[in-house]
Amino acid sequence: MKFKWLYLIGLAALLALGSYFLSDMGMKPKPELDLSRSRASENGVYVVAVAPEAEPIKLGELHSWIVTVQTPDGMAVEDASFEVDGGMPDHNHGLPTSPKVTENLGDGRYRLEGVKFSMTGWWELSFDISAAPGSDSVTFNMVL
Ligand SMILES: [Cu+2]
Repeated sequence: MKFKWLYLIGLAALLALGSYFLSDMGMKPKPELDLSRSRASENGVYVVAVAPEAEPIKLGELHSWIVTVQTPDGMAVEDASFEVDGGMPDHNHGLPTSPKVTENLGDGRYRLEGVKFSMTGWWELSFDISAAPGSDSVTFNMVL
């Protein structure tokens, strides 16, 4: 009889631990995550907005985003160059593809191609941006 109780207590502890780890692995969005699609870059050099080509974003499909870069006073930033990176912080892996800015659309707008999110959870998409006003970076959070 005693063993049965020990077994049940052990099982309950295991379940509690399991659900703790699952929630910690990006299965649920973190409530404090800033999911805004328009943000100031880290040092305030730029205001950057991202918009997917199509909503909702489909898991496992290549798609494009439009990235808009402005100065804090709302002037379009022309001829910017981008380094794109990202991944899933909770899973310690990067993006499954290497997205690139392929087109300068004018008015501070750029097309980012080759984005793919391969699983549900918390993703980061970061840009190192260089243009006349300087170099700065910005990171967006997405939860799929
Ligand atoms: Cu992952």
